[in-house]
Amino acid sequence: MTSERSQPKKAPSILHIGPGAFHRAHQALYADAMIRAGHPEAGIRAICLFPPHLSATHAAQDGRYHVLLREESGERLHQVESLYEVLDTATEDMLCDPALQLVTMTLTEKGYCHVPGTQRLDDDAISGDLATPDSPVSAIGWLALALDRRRRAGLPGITLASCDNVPANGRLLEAVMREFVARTRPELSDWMTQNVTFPVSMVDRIVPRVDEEAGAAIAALVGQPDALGVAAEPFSQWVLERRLAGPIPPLETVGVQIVEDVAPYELMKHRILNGAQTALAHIGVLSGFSTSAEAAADPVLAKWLSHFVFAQAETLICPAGEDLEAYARLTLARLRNPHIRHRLTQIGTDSSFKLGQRIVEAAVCHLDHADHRDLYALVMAAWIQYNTGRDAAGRAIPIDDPLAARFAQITAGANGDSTQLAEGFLALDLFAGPLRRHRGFLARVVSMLSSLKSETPRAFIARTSADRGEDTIC
Ligand code: CS2
Repeated sequence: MTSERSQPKKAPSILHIGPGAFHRAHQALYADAMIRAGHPEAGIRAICLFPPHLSATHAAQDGRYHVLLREESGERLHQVESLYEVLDTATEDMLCDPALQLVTMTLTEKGYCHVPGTQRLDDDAISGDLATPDSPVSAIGWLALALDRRRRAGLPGITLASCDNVPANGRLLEAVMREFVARTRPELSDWMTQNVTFPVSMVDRIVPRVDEEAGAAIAALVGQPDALGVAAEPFSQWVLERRLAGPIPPLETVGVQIVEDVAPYELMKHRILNGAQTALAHIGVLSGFSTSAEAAADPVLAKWLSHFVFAQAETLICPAGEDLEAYARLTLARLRNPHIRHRLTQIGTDSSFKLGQRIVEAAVCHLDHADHRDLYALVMAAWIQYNTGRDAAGRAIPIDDPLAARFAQITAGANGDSTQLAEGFLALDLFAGPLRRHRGFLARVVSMLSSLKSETPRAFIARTSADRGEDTIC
């Protein structure tokens, strides 16, 4: 692969677990910017605990790949050289390199091996590592083994930063690590408490799965295929909690916000951006759209989405340095970016993990506000209809969700009855709380589900808006 630059490499100070497309288009670019600014120690050693194993590809490309940032006003190609090493297996001494300062990870929600909605370990998900902690398979098991080795080597503490898009990701990591360590190697517990920190972080950039078109666009610009190449939007944000075990690479110099409390930033992102993506995913697929950009550019859905996004924003406290209205407008523009082909079914994947923080918590704030309540009732009705596995025309929708079998059971049991369907879905643990007990909300979900038997959500929005006058929308 051709190269325009090559910097002197130093031992990497960052170790990352899970160098998937998101990492390569997000944290690896921040590291690249630090390296370009004269910090060659800000390189990354990446470990692929699970397939795809990328070390051979990385070596074949001389450690380089490209990120294509695309928007309507143009595109920019970045050659990234911050992944100094990519390894396909972890080793017990992986945290013992004296140059190491920061461990980051993108494991996906399932990688934390917890009971969804709690911070407790799911024994079934991590049974092997609980039984044989010296030959771990999970990231949690590896981290415990490697931390213990670090402790025994007399090395100082270390910062472990989760970069997954899950609520309070650092607290979750800390809780599962504490429980795992207490149950498998209690001699590590005190040392971990005193020396290891688990900051929360909020990471943001829309990075769709690389499809043929994106792969071809990158290859055309680079002059040859790039098996690690990723296409993404230009927008990027990384907010990290100031809870560090020691010095870390100078992330602040390349735009990372290091703050005392990440929660307001996280809520803003989960509700405004992710909430809009999730609402649009189910409404959009049922209305016949394939990508987020197509659905968000449709005039009927665009108007509805704008109402929804501002209703979400009303539930938030504005984080320091942000402007919620500007953020909401920017979100709508990001979702309309025609050069980002983010498939709605990709966003719809694992929605039972996503709905709580993205939709449910905000819906509860609006239960007694009739117009807003209807926005959420439609989101809920579309989510339920989607998860029955069929749209109004009877076309199959692929369901990829840990609760898929439960969804199928509820759907079969309801036998086409909208009330039973709504009650069945709302009885899921995910909705424990005021939402399912609110009779007015349930009645609206049932009524909308009945409508969605014969019309798409888009047709429903267009019809009900016209009935009520132009400015009111569903
Ligand atoms: C998306 C996210 O697939 C999804 O669930 O909503 O991956 C989203 O694109 C990212 O959180 C953006 O930072």
